Amino acid sequence: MTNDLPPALQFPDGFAWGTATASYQIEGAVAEDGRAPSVWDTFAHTPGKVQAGDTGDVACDHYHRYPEDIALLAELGVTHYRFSLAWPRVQPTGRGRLNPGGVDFYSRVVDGLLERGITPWVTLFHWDLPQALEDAGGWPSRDTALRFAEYAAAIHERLGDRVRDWTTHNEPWCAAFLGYADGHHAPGRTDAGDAVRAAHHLLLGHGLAVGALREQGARHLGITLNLYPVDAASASEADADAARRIDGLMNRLFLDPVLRGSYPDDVLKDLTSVTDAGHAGHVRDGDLAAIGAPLDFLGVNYYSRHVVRAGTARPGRPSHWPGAEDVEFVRRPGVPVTEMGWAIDPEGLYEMLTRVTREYGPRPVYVTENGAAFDDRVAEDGTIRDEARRAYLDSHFRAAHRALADGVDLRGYFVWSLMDNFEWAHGYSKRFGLVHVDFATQRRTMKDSGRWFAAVTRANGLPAA
Ligand code: IFM
Repeated sequence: MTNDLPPALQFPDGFAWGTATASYQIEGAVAEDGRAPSVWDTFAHTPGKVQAGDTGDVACDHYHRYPEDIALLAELGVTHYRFSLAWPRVQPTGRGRLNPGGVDFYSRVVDGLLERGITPWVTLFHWDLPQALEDAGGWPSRDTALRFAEYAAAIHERLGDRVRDWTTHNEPWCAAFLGYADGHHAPGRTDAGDAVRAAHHLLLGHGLAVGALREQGARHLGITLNLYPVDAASASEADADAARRIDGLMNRLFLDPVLRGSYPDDVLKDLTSVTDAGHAGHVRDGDLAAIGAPLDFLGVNYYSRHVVRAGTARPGRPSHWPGAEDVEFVRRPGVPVTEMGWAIDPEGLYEMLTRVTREYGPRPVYVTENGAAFDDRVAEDGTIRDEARRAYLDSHFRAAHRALADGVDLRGYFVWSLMDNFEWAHGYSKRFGLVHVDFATQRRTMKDSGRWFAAVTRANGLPAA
C-alpha cells in the first residue's frame, strides 16, 4: 500500500502573510501629543451609542506599547502588518500643517516594523474622521474628499520613503451607510441621502488621493472593500430583487466606480428616492474618471455571506438603507455563526475572490481582513484554547488557496486581528485577536490560534486536510 496523502497546500513564494488593526481600535492615547478628537471619540462618549459605554480612550494602549506589539508580530512570523493612521493624530483638524507628534509616532512604528523585517502596510482612513471635518459637513460634503487627498499627500511625503504599500480607505460602505444612514457607527447620522453622498465623496477622496500619491511616485496603491456574496432566500422574483439591491448597495456601488469608472445603472435607480436622479446633484464631471484611476491591487475584507428576502416595506424610516427599506436578512438554520452572529461560510470567500476576477478582470488581490470573534476563555493555566478560531481560519485559508488554484491573482492574506480590541459599537465585548488582551492590565497572551498561525506563516502553507 502506498501512503498517498494529498500534498500540503503551499502558497506562492513571496505570499504576504499579515495581521490587520485600525488606529481607533487599538491606540488609545486620544489626547496625547496633539491628537484632536475624531468622530469616534465623540460618538463613543455619547451615552447609549457603544455597548457598556466603552470608548477607545485607552483601547489596547498600543500608542505606548507598540514595541511589545511589534514583537508579537515577529512571534507570529508575519511578513506584513496592516495598520491605519488616525487622521486627527496626523492632522488634528483635517486641514493645514501636520502634527509632528502624530507623524513621529507612525514613523517610529514603521521603523520598528522594518527593523524586524516586517513590511508596513498603511491604510489612510479606517473611519476616525477628524471631528472638525464632521462639524464642517463630514463625508456628505465634497470638501472632505479634497481634504482627504491633501492629508494623504502630506503623510505620504513623510512616510513614503519607507512605506511602499498604501490603502486609501477601509470599507467605505461602512463609513457611509453605518455612519450616515443607520447611525450605528460614528458620526451616527440617520439620513439616507447623506449616506449616498458620503459614499460618493469617500470614493472621490480615494480617487483624488490615488492621483496625488501617483504624482509622488507611489507604486503600490489600492482600496479595501468589504464584500459579501448575497443570496436570495427563495426563488421568488421579489427575493431575487432584494438580493440584487443588497448586492448593488454593498458590493457594486463600490466595485463598479473603482474598477470600471461608472456607477451601476440599477443601483442609481434604486437610490433615486434619496438623491437627485442619477446622482446628478453631487457627481460632477471628471469624478468618475478620478475614482476609476488604475489601481495596483484590490483589498477584499471578507467575513460572511448575506441571505435576504423581500419583507415589509417601511419607507421613510431614517435608519434604513436606501432602496432596501423592505429587505430582511435571514439566518440559515444549522449554519454555525461566530460571536458576532455572522454565518461561517468559507465558500463565500472563494465566491467573492473568483467573482471579482471574473467580473472585473484579473488584478492582484489581497484578503486585507478575515477573522472571527469567539467567546474566548482563559484557562486556569493561562492558555486560550480557541480551536474555533483556528478552524475558522484554516477553512478560509483553504478556500483562498482554491481561488488561487482557479486563477485568482491572490498575493496575500491579513488576519483580523492581531489582538483583541475595540469592536466599534460592540465595545470590548467581541474578541477577534490572535493575541488575547486583558483590558484591565493590558497583558497580552498569544492564543492557540496565534501559535498555529505562526506555523502557517513559517511554512507558507497548510498541512493536507
Ligand atoms: O473590526 C472590524 C474592522 O474595523 C473592519 N472590518 C470588520 C472588523 C470586524 O467587525
